[in-house]
Amino acid sequence: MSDETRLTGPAEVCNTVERICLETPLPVDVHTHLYSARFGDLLLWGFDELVTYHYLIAEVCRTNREVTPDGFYEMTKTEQADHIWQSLFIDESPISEARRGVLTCLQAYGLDVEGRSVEEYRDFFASSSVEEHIDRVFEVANCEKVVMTNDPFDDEERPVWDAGAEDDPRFIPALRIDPLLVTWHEAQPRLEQWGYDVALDLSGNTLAEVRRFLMDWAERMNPAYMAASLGFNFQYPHEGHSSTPVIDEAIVPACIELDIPFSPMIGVKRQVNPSLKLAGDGVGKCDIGVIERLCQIHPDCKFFVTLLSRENQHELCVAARKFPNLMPFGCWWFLNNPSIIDEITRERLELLGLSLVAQHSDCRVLDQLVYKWEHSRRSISEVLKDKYLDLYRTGWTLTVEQIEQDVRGLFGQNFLDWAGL
Ligand code: FIX
Ligand code: ZN
Repeated sequence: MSDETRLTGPAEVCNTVERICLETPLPVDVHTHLYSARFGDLLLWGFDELVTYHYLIAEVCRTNREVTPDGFYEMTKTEQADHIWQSLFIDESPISEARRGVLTCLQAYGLDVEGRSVEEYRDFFASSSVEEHIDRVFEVANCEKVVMTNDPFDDEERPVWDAGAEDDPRFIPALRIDPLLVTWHEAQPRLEQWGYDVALDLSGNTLAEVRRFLMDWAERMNPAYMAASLGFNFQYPHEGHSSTPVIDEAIVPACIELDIPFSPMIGVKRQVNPSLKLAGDGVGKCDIGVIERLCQIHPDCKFFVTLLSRENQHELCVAARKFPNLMPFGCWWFLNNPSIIDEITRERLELLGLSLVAQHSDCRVLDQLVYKWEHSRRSISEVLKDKYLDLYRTGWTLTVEQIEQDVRGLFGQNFLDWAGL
Protein backbone atom coordinates (compact mmCIF):
# COMPACT_ATOMS: atom_id res chain seq x y z
CA MET A 1 0.00 0.00 0.00
CA SER A 2 3.01 2.21 0.45
CA ASP A 3 2.93 3.57 -3.11
CA GLU A 4 -0.84 3.80 -3.28
CA THR A 5 -2.67 7.11 -2.81
CA ARG A 6 -4.41 7.10 0.54
CA LEU A 7 -7.54 9.20 0.94
CA THR A 8 -7.64 11.47 3.96
CA GLY A 9 -10.92 13.11 4.96
CA PRO A 10 -14.59 12.68 3.96
CA ALA A 11 -14.53 15.44 1.34
CA GLU A 12 -11.58 13.84 -0.43
CA VAL A 13 -13.33 10.46 -0.34
CA CYS A 14 -16.48 11.87 -1.95
CA ASN A 15 -14.68 13.95 -4.54
CA THR A 16 -12.44 11.06 -5.51
CA VAL A 17 -15.31 8.57 -5.79
CA GLU A 18 -17.26 10.96 -8.01
CA ARG A 19 -14.25 11.68 -10.21
CA ILE A 20 -13.50 7.98 -10.63
CA CYS A 21 -17.13 7.13 -11.44
CA LEU A 22 -17.38 9.89 -14.03
CA GLU A 23 -13.95 9.29 -15.58
CA THR A 24 -13.42 5.51 -15.49
CA PRO A 25 -13.39 4.08 -19.03
CA LEU A 26 -16.28 1.66 -19.37
CA PRO A 27 -14.70 -1.78 -19.93
CA VAL A 28 -17.88 -3.21 -21.44
CA ASP A 29 -21.59 -2.44 -21.61
CA VAL A 30 -22.78 -6.00 -21.06
CA HIS A 31 -26.17 -5.79 -22.81
CA THR A 32 -27.20 -3.57 -25.72
CA HIS A 33 -29.15 -3.79 -28.98
CA LEU A 34 -26.42 -1.98 -30.86
CA TYR A 35 -24.65 -3.28 -33.95
CA SER A 36 -21.32 -2.54 -35.61
CA ALA A 37 -21.33 -0.59 -38.87
CA ARG A 38 -21.29 -3.74 -41.00
CA PHE A 39 -24.90 -4.42 -39.92
CA GLY A 40 -26.07 -1.35 -41.84
CA ASP A 41 -29.54 -0.06 -40.98
CA LEU A 42 -29.84 -2.46 -38.05
CA LEU A 43 -27.69 0.05 -36.17
CA LEU A 44 -29.96 2.93 -35.15
CA TRP A 45 -28.44 6.38 -34.58
CA GLY A 46 -29.22 10.08 -34.91
CA PHE A 47 -31.84 12.55 -33.73
CA ASP A 48 -34.99 10.95 -35.15
CA GLU A 49 -34.07 7.48 -33.81
CA LEU A 50 -33.25 8.99 -30.41
CA VAL A 51 -36.57 10.80 -30.21
CA THR A 52 -38.67 7.85 -31.46
CA TYR A 53 -37.17 5.40 -28.90
CA HIS A 54 -39.96 3.08 -27.85
CA TYR A 55 -39.83 4.44 -24.30
CA LEU A 56 -40.83 7.85 -25.75
CA ILE A 57 -43.50 6.34 -27.98
CA ALA A 58 -45.20 4.99 -24.86
CA GLU A 59 -44.90 8.42 -23.25
CA VAL A 60 -46.28 10.37 -26.20
CA CYS A 61 -49.24 8.02 -26.62
CA ARG A 62 -50.30 8.78 -23.05
CA THR A 63 -49.40 12.46 -23.08
CA ASN A 64 -50.92 13.51 -26.40
CA ARG A 65 -54.09 11.48 -26.76
CA GLU A 66 -55.15 13.37 -29.89
CA VAL A 67 -52.96 10.93 -31.82
CA THR A 68 -53.72 7.25 -31.28
CA PRO A 69 -50.96 4.62 -31.40
CA ASP A 70 -52.27 3.51 -34.80
CA GLY A 71 -52.19 7.13 -35.98
CA PHE A 72 -48.65 7.49 -34.67
CA TYR A 73 -47.39 4.40 -36.47
CA GLU A 74 -48.93 5.65 -39.74
CA MET A 75 -46.59 8.68 -39.59
CA THR A 76 -43.18 8.76 -41.25
CA LYS A 77 -40.14 8.55 -38.96
CA THR A 78 -39.59 12.31 -39.32
CA GLU A 79 -43.25 13.05 -38.57
CA GLN A 80 -43.08 10.75 -35.52
CA ALA A 81 -39.98 12.56 -34.25
CA ASP A 82 -41.54 16.00 -34.81
CA HIS A 83 -44.71 14.88 -33.01
CA ILE A 84 -42.77 13.54 -30.02
CA TRP A 85 -40.49 16.58 -29.88
CA GLN A 86 -43.47 18.94 -29.83
CA SER A 87 -45.58 16.90 -27.41
CA LEU A 88 -42.94 15.69 -24.95
CA PHE A 89 -40.30 18.44 -25.08
CA ILE A 90 -41.92 21.71 -26.19
CA ASP A 91 -45.46 21.41 -24.84
CA GLU A 92 -44.27 20.33 -21.36
CA SER A 93 -40.99 20.08 -19.46
CA PRO A 94 -39.04 17.01 -20.69
CA ILE A 95 -38.56 15.79 -17.14
CA SER A 96 -38.83 11.99 -17.65
CA GLU A 97 -35.63 9.91 -17.78
CA ALA A 98 -35.99 9.04 -21.46
CA ARG A 99 -36.68 12.67 -22.41
CA ARG A 100 -33.85 14.06 -20.29
CA GLY A 101 -31.60 11.51 -21.95
CA VAL A 102 -32.11 12.99 -25.40
CA LEU A 103 -31.06 16.40 -24.07
CA THR A 104 -28.03 14.90 -22.30
CA CYS A 105 -26.90 13.51 -25.68
CA LEU A 106 -27.34 16.82 -27.48
CA GLN A 107 -25.45 18.63 -24.72
CA ALA A 108 -22.62 16.07 -24.78
CA TYR A 109 -22.18 16.68 -28.52
CA GLY A 110 -21.88 20.41 -27.83
CA LEU A 111 -25.18 21.29 -29.50
CA ASP A 112 -27.33 24.25 -28.45
CA VAL A 113 -29.91 22.59 -26.21
CA GLU A 114 -31.39 25.95 -25.24
CA GLY A 115 -31.92 26.74 -28.92
CA ARG A 116 -34.30 23.81 -29.35
CA SER A 117 -33.54 23.74 -33.08
CA VAL A 118 -34.44 20.32 -34.46
CA GLU A 119 -32.98 21.41 -37.78
CA GLU A 120 -29.59 22.06 -36.15
CA TYR A 121 -29.70 18.68 -34.45
CA ARG A 122 -30.58 16.82 -37.65
CA ASP A 123 -27.85 18.68 -39.56
CA PHE A 124 -25.29 17.67 -36.94
CA PHE A 125 -25.96 13.98 -37.40
CA ALA A 126 -26.30 14.27 -41.18
CA SER A 127 -22.77 15.68 -41.33
CA SER A 128 -21.19 12.41 -40.11
CA SER A 129 -20.80 8.94 -41.56
CA VAL A 130 -21.90 6.06 -39.36
CA GLU A 131 -18.26 5.07 -38.85
CA GLU A 132 -17.34 8.61 -37.75
CA HIS A 133 -20.33 8.71 -35.40
CA ILE A 134 -19.52 5.33 -33.85
CA ASP A 135 -16.03 6.62 -33.08
CA ARG A 136 -17.50 9.82 -31.65
CA VAL A 137 -20.04 8.04 -29.43
CA PHE A 138 -17.53 5.58 -27.97
CA GLU A 139 -15.19 8.50 -27.23
CA VAL A 140 -17.85 10.75 -25.67
CA ALA A 141 -19.28 7.85 -23.65
CA ASN A 142 -15.75 6.80 -22.68
CA CYS A 143 -16.74 3.23 -23.51
CA GLU A 144 -14.33 0.49 -24.61
CA LYS A 145 -16.74 -2.26 -25.72
CA VAL A 146 -20.43 -3.13 -25.97
CA VAL A 147 -22.13 -6.52 -26.11
CA MET A 148 -24.62 -6.78 -28.96
CA THR A 149 -27.82 -8.86 -29.09
CA ASN A 150 -27.44 -11.17 -32.08
CA ASP A 151 -30.41 -13.22 -33.19
CA PRO A 152 -29.91 -16.06 -35.72
CA PHE A 153 -33.69 -16.08 -36.21
CA ASP A 154 -33.64 -12.47 -37.44
CA ASP A 155 -33.93 -12.51 -41.25
CA GLU A 156 -32.19 -9.13 -41.58
CA GLU A 157 -29.29 -10.04 -39.31
CA ARG A 158 -28.58 -13.60 -40.45
CA PRO A 159 -27.16 -12.62 -43.88
CA VAL A 160 -24.61 -10.37 -42.15
CA TRP A 161 -23.28 -13.41 -40.28
CA ASP A 162 -23.32 -15.38 -43.53
CA ALA A 163 -20.88 -12.74 -44.83
CA GLY A 164 -18.43 -13.35 -41.97
CA ALA A 165 -17.48 -12.87 -38.33
CA GLU A 166 -17.55 -9.61 -36.37
CA ASP A 167 -14.42 -7.58 -37.11
CA ASP A 168 -14.90 -4.50 -34.93
CA PRO A 169 -13.42 -5.41 -31.52
CA ARG A 170 -15.60 -2.79 -29.83
CA PHE A 171 -18.68 -4.93 -30.57
CA ILE A 172 -18.89 -8.28 -28.77
CA PRO A 173 -21.56 -10.70 -30.01
CA ALA A 174 -24.14 -12.34 -27.75
CA LEU A 175 -26.23 -15.27 -29.02
CA ARG A 176 -29.92 -14.49 -28.47
CA ILE A 177 -32.13 -17.58 -28.46
CA ASP A 178 -35.61 -16.59 -27.25
CA PRO A 179 -37.49 -18.65 -29.91
CA LEU A 180 -35.93 -21.90 -28.62
CA LEU A 181 -37.55 -21.32 -25.23
CA VAL A 182 -40.54 -19.09 -25.88
CA THR A 183 -41.87 -20.05 -29.33
CA TRP A 184 -40.51 -23.54 -29.99
CA HIS A 185 -43.44 -24.24 -32.34
CA GLU A 186 -42.10 -21.45 -34.59
CA ALA A 187 -38.42 -22.22 -34.07
CA GLN A 188 -38.68 -25.93 -34.90
CA PRO A 189 -39.68 -25.58 -38.57
CA ARG A 190 -36.98 -22.98 -39.12
CA LEU A 191 -34.29 -25.20 -37.59
CA GLU A 192 -35.54 -28.03 -39.80
CA GLN A 193 -35.34 -25.72 -42.82
CA TRP A 194 -31.72 -24.97 -41.87
CA GLY A 195 -30.86 -28.66 -41.85
CA TYR A 196 -31.28 -29.63 -38.21
CA ASP A 197 -33.14 -32.89 -37.54
CA VAL A 198 -35.61 -31.54 -34.97
CA ALA A 199 -39.17 -32.61 -34.14
CA LEU A 200 -41.90 -30.52 -32.54
CA ASP A 201 -42.30 -33.11 -29.77
CA LEU A 202 -38.50 -33.10 -29.15
CA SER A 203 -38.35 -36.78 -30.15
CA GLY A 204 -35.43 -38.55 -31.83
CA ASN A 205 -32.23 -36.52 -32.12
CA THR A 206 -33.92 -33.16 -31.53
CA LEU A 207 -32.13 -32.01 -28.39
CA ALA A 208 -28.72 -33.00 -29.73
CA GLU A 209 -29.56 -31.12 -32.92
CA VAL A 210 -30.58 -28.00 -30.98
CA ARG A 211 -27.24 -28.24 -29.20
CA ARG A 212 -25.51 -28.55 -32.62
CA PHE A 213 -27.38 -25.45 -33.79
CA LEU A 214 -26.09 -23.54 -30.75
CA MET A 215 -22.53 -24.79 -31.26
CA ASP A 216 -22.66 -23.87 -34.97
CA TRP A 217 -23.73 -20.31 -34.16
CA ALA A 218 -21.25 -20.04 -31.33
CA GLU A 219 -18.52 -20.91 -33.82
CA ARG A 220 -19.80 -18.18 -36.19
CA MET A 221 -20.34 -15.50 -33.54
CA ASN A 222 -17.90 -16.29 -30.71
CA PRO A 223 -20.52 -14.93 -28.26
CA ALA A 224 -19.82 -13.62 -24.76
CA TYR A 225 -22.92 -15.43 -23.55
CA MET A 226 -26.23 -16.96 -24.69
CA ALA A 227 -29.28 -14.93 -23.69
CA ALA A 228 -33.05 -15.19 -23.66
CA SER A 229 -35.70 -12.74 -22.50
CA LEU A 230 -38.32 -14.79 -20.66
CA GLY A 231 -41.78 -13.89 -19.43
CA PHE A 232 -42.53 -13.09 -15.80
CA ASN A 233 -44.41 -16.38 -15.56
CA PHE A 234 -41.58 -18.52 -16.95
CA GLN A 235 -41.31 -21.82 -15.11
CA TYR A 236 -38.31 -24.06 -14.54
CA PRO A 237 -38.58 -26.95 -14.42
CA HIS A 238 -41.85 -26.81 -16.36
CA GLU A 239 -43.55 -30.21 -16.53
CA GLY A 240 -44.43 -31.13 -20.10
CA HIS A 241 -43.07 -27.89 -21.60
CA SER A 242 -40.35 -27.99 -24.25
CA SER A 243 -38.31 -25.23 -22.54
CA THR A 244 -37.02 -27.47 -19.75
CA PRO A 245 -35.38 -30.21 -21.85
CA VAL A 246 -34.08 -27.54 -24.26
CA ILE A 247 -32.36 -25.85 -21.29
CA ASP A 248 -31.19 -29.07 -19.66
CA GLU A 249 -30.06 -30.99 -22.77
CA ALA A 250 -29.02 -28.26 -25.19
CA ILE A 251 -28.45 -24.75 -23.82
CA VAL A 252 -26.68 -25.58 -20.55
CA PRO A 253 -24.44 -28.33 -22.00
CA ALA A 254 -23.49 -26.02 -24.88
CA CYS A 255 -22.68 -23.16 -22.49
CA ILE A 256 -20.57 -25.46 -20.33
CA GLU A 257 -18.73 -26.83 -23.38
CA LEU A 258 -18.13 -23.28 -24.65
CA ASP A 259 -17.39 -22.01 -21.11
CA ILE A 260 -19.74 -19.08 -21.55
CA PRO A 261 -22.64 -17.99 -19.33
CA PHE A 262 -26.32 -18.49 -20.02
CA SER A 263 -28.20 -15.22 -19.46
CA PRO A 264 -31.89 -15.62 -18.62
CA MET A 265 -33.47 -12.15 -18.47
CA ILE A 266 -36.82 -12.66 -16.79
CA GLY A 267 -39.85 -10.51 -16.04
CA VAL A 268 -41.36 -9.12 -19.20
CA LYS A 269 -45.14 -9.17 -19.56
CA ARG A 270 -45.37 -9.24 -23.34
CA GLN A 271 -47.69 -6.85 -25.17
CA VAL A 272 -49.92 -5.66 -22.35
CA ASN A 273 -50.97 -3.05 -24.90
CA PRO A 274 -50.43 -4.50 -28.39
CA SER A 275 -51.36 -1.22 -30.09
CA LEU A 276 -48.06 0.22 -28.82
CA LYS A 277 -46.08 -2.53 -30.62
CA LEU A 278 -42.45 -2.61 -29.28
CA ALA A 279 -43.51 -0.05 -26.66
CA GLY A 280 -46.36 -2.29 -25.49
CA ASP A 281 -44.53 -4.63 -23.08
CA GLY A 282 -45.08 -4.50 -19.34
CA VAL A 283 -43.48 -6.00 -16.24
CA GLY A 284 -44.36 -8.84 -13.89
CA LYS A 285 -42.74 -10.36 -10.81
CA CYS A 286 -41.16 -13.72 -11.61
CA ASP A 287 -40.54 -16.76 -9.41
CA ILE A 288 -36.95 -16.38 -8.14
CA GLY A 289 -37.09 -20.13 -7.63
CA VAL A 290 -36.47 -20.44 -11.39
CA ILE A 291 -33.04 -18.91 -10.91
CA GLU A 292 -32.35 -20.84 -7.71
CA ARG A 293 -33.21 -24.16 -9.38
CA LEU A 294 -31.20 -23.38 -12.52
CA CYS A 295 -28.13 -22.59 -10.39
CA GLN A 296 -28.66 -25.61 -8.11
CA ILE A 297 -29.37 -28.17 -10.85
CA HIS A 298 -26.56 -26.88 -13.07
CA PRO A 299 -23.69 -25.91 -10.71
CA ASP A 300 -21.14 -26.09 -13.55
CA CYS A 301 -22.99 -23.52 -15.67
CA LYS A 302 -22.54 -19.78 -15.16
CA PHE A 303 -25.80 -17.78 -15.02
CA PHE A 304 -25.63 -14.09 -15.88
CA VAL A 305 -28.99 -12.79 -14.74
CA THR A 306 -31.07 -9.67 -14.68
CA LEU A 307 -34.70 -9.43 -13.66
CA LEU A 308 -37.25 -6.83 -14.62
CA SER A 309 -39.27 -6.45 -11.43
CA ARG A 310 -37.90 -4.20 -8.69
CA GLU A 311 -38.98 -6.73 -6.03
CA ASN A 312 -37.17 -9.54 -7.81
CA GLN A 313 -33.89 -7.59 -7.69
CA HIS A 314 -33.71 -7.96 -3.91
CA GLU A 315 -34.51 -11.67 -4.21
CA LEU A 316 -31.78 -11.94 -6.86
CA CYS A 317 -29.25 -10.49 -4.41
CA VAL A 318 -30.18 -13.12 -1.84
CA ALA A 319 -30.03 -15.90 -4.45
CA ALA A 320 -26.59 -14.69 -5.57
CA ARG A 321 -25.36 -15.09 -1.98
CA LYS A 322 -26.24 -18.76 -2.26
CA PHE A 323 -24.82 -19.56 -5.69
CA PRO A 324 -21.30 -18.56 -6.84
CA ASN A 325 -22.31 -19.47 -10.40
CA LEU A 326 -24.86 -16.64 -10.38
CA MET A 327 -23.81 -13.11 -11.41
CA PRO A 328 -26.48 -10.40 -11.20
CA PHE A 329 -26.26 -7.53 -13.66
CA GLY A 330 -27.85 -4.25 -14.61
CA CYS A 331 -30.89 -2.14 -13.82
CA TRP A 332 -32.96 -3.38 -16.69
CA TRP A 333 -35.50 -1.40 -18.76
CA PHE A 334 -38.16 -0.04 -16.33
CA LEU A 335 -35.55 -0.21 -13.55
CA ASN A 336 -33.10 2.02 -15.41
CA ASN A 337 -34.10 5.19 -13.56
CA PRO A 338 -32.05 7.09 -10.95
CA SER A 339 -34.39 6.35 -8.04
CA ILE A 340 -34.37 2.61 -8.68
CA ILE A 341 -30.71 2.36 -9.73
CA ASP A 342 -29.98 3.90 -6.33
CA GLU A 343 -32.02 1.31 -4.44
CA ILE A 344 -30.78 -1.69 -6.42
CA THR A 345 -27.12 -0.65 -6.24
CA ARG A 346 -27.32 -0.10 -2.49
CA GLU A 347 -28.89 -3.49 -1.75
CA ARG A 348 -26.41 -5.22 -4.05
CA LEU A 349 -23.35 -3.66 -2.41
CA GLU A 350 -24.79 -4.32 1.05
CA LEU A 351 -25.58 -7.98 0.29
CA LEU A 352 -22.95 -8.95 -2.27
CA GLY A 353 -20.05 -6.53 -1.95
CA LEU A 354 -18.56 -6.02 -5.40
CA SER A 355 -19.26 -9.40 -7.10
CA LEU A 356 -21.75 -8.04 -9.61
CA VAL A 357 -22.12 -5.88 -12.69
CA ALA A 358 -23.85 -2.68 -11.61
CA GLN A 359 -25.33 -1.57 -14.90
CA HIS A 360 -25.94 -2.10 -18.57
CA SER A 361 -27.55 0.37 -20.95
CA ASP A 362 -29.86 -1.76 -23.12
CA CYS A 363 -29.24 0.88 -25.78
CA ARG A 364 -31.27 0.47 -28.94
CA VAL A 365 -29.92 3.72 -30.42
CA LEU A 366 -26.15 4.27 -30.57
CA ASP A 367 -26.37 7.75 -29.04
CA GLN A 368 -28.06 6.36 -25.92
CA LEU A 369 -24.64 4.99 -24.92
CA VAL A 370 -23.81 8.61 -24.08
CA TYR A 371 -26.81 9.48 -21.94
CA LYS A 372 -27.57 6.15 -20.29
CA TRP A 373 -24.06 5.94 -18.94
CA GLU A 374 -23.78 9.64 -18.07
CA HIS A 375 -26.89 9.25 -15.94
CA SER A 376 -25.89 5.88 -14.47
CA ARG A 377 -22.37 6.98 -13.59
CA ARG A 378 -23.84 9.78 -11.48
CA SER A 379 -26.46 7.56 -9.82
CA ILE A 380 -23.90 4.89 -8.95
CA SER A 381 -21.45 7.56 -7.76
CA GLU A 382 -23.93 8.81 -5.16
CA VAL A 383 -24.30 5.30 -3.77
CA LEU A 384 -20.57 4.61 -3.72
CA LYS A 385 -19.85 7.89 -1.93
CA ASP A 386 -22.02 6.72 0.97
CA LYS A 387 -20.56 3.23 0.98
CA TYR A 388 -16.92 4.35 0.93
CA LEU A 389 -17.67 7.00 3.58
CA ASP A 390 -19.14 4.23 5.74
CA LEU A 391 -15.88 2.31 5.26
CA TYR A 392 -13.77 5.40 5.94
CA ARG A 393 -15.54 6.02 9.22
CA THR A 394 -14.47 2.59 10.51
CA GLY A 395 -10.84 3.67 10.19
CA TRP A 396 -10.31 1.52 7.08
CA THR A 397 -7.67 2.94 4.72
CA LEU A 398 -9.05 3.86 1.32
CA THR A 399 -6.85 4.35 -1.73
CA VAL A 400 -7.50 5.80 -5.17
CA GLU A 401 -6.14 2.66 -6.81
CA GLN A 402 -8.48 0.34 -4.90
CA ILE A 403 -11.54 2.45 -5.69
CA GLU A 404 -10.52 2.63 -9.36
CA GLN A 405 -10.30 -1.17 -9.45
CA ASP A 406 -13.65 -1.54 -7.67
CA VAL A 407 -15.44 0.84 -10.03
CA ARG A 408 -13.95 -0.69 -13.19
CA GLY A 409 -15.19 -4.03 -11.92
CA LEU A 410 -18.71 -2.76 -11.28
CA PHE A 411 -18.79 -1.14 -14.72
CA GLY A 412 -18.18 -4.45 -16.46
CA GLN A 413 -14.69 -5.78 -15.79
CA ASN A 414 -16.24 -8.19 -13.28
CA PHE A 415 -18.15 -9.77 -16.16
CA LEU A 416 -15.08 -10.02 -18.40
CA ASP A 417 -13.06 -11.63 -15.58
CA TRP A 418 -15.91 -13.98 -14.51
CA ALA A 419 -16.67 -15.01 -18.10
CA GLY A 420 -12.98 -15.41 -18.89
CA LEU A 421 -13.01 -12.83 -21.72
O1 FIX B 1 -35.45 -8.39 -24.20
C1 FIX B 1 -34.67 -7.42 -24.15
O2 FIX B 1 -33.46 -7.49 -24.46
C2 FIX B 1 -35.24 -6.07 -23.73
O3 FIX B 1 -34.20 -5.28 -23.21
C3 FIX B 1 -35.86 -5.38 -24.92
O4 FIX B 1 -36.78 -6.26 -25.53
C4 FIX B 1 -36.58 -4.09 -24.52
O5 FIX B 1 -37.43 -3.68 -25.56
C5 FIX B 1 -35.63 -2.99 -24.23
O6 FIX B 1 -34.99 -2.50 -25.13
C6 FIX B 1 -35.51 -2.53 -22.90
O7 FIX B 1 -34.75 -1.61 -22.59
ZN1 ZN C 1 -32.42 -5.67 -24.10
